[in-house]
Amino acid sequence: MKKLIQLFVAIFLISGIILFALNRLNTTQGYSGKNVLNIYNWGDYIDPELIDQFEKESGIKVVYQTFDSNEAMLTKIEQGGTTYDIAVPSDYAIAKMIEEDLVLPIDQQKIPNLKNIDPRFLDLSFDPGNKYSIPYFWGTVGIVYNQKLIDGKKPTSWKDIWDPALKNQILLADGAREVMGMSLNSLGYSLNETDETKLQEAKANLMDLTPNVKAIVGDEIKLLLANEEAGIGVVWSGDANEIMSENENLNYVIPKEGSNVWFDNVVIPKTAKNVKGAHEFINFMLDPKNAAKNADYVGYSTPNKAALKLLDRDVREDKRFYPDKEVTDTLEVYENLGKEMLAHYNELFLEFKMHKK
Ligand code: N2P
Repeated sequence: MKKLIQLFVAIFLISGIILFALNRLNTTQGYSGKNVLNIYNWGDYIDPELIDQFEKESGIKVVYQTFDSNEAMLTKIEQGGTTYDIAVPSDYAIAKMIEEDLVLPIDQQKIPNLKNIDPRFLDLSFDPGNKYSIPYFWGTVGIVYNQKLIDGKKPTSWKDIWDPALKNQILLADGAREVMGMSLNSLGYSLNETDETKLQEAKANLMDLTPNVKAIVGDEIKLLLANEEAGIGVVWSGDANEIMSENENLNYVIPKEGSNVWFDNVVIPKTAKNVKGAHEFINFMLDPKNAAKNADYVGYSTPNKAALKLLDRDVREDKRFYPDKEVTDTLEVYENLGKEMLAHYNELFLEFKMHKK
């Protein structure tokens, strides 16, 4: 009997030691539950050195995944399955996520660096009071053009890119709102149009653009344009800014009919496992030095007033990326048009993509 008890005690002690060792191993590798932060962000949308720095300062291991459109991100989060502690949707997608109960409220007490954000980027209609989201970057949709390739045909309006002289010269960002919005704007309509006749007109207008469209692409659009594979790209402003620093033939214009101004904010998805770490990360990214470093790296416009001061004067005064009120007055934010209308936009965009193939 005594032997049996000794055996049980020994087994108990050994399993205790093994469990302890495994746990230590996990912790030092950063894989134990609370010690990991799962981030879901747009491609090329953070300076990787900031991830390293955050990991060092916080002791939290970052697992990083990317998407290249709001639609792709929404589908993944709506489906569940994968859990993220941080995601970075745009305005209308944030409104949709709030409506569908997919995000957690943010505890602003835990984000003292929120004071660095310019108030004009706070309390916007897609998230009143910033209950669920904190500003990350903002920008516009516009045309990047290669002055050498398009031979002096400098576009100033959306209509210009329908010019038959631009056959096979255009790359489009792969986003339903962006492409449908561009077509609606070129017809003089709002990019939040819901009237079926106008939407069909916008789709037919896109079909007419087909001969000029070389491809509809994701993040590789930057590489293709920088390598002069096409003369025109319909892109987000910061992507243009980044490639303009690599190729001096490139320039960016916000078309005169108006366009989209968007706001990408950080949210904490409902299924987050590390809510504390998520707050730490948000606060870290709002530190003026970190936000300036990030803006410098990705080329997007920062809503962080304190960070803006740290950027070079020619960057913060570049009207193409920090446009004046005169231009911003011509811009619209995508509204959350509701589940069905968004699905309809996706459908129309898909029909255009199929036609293109
Ligand atoms: C980054 C794309 C930024 C997205 N590559 C615009 N909302």
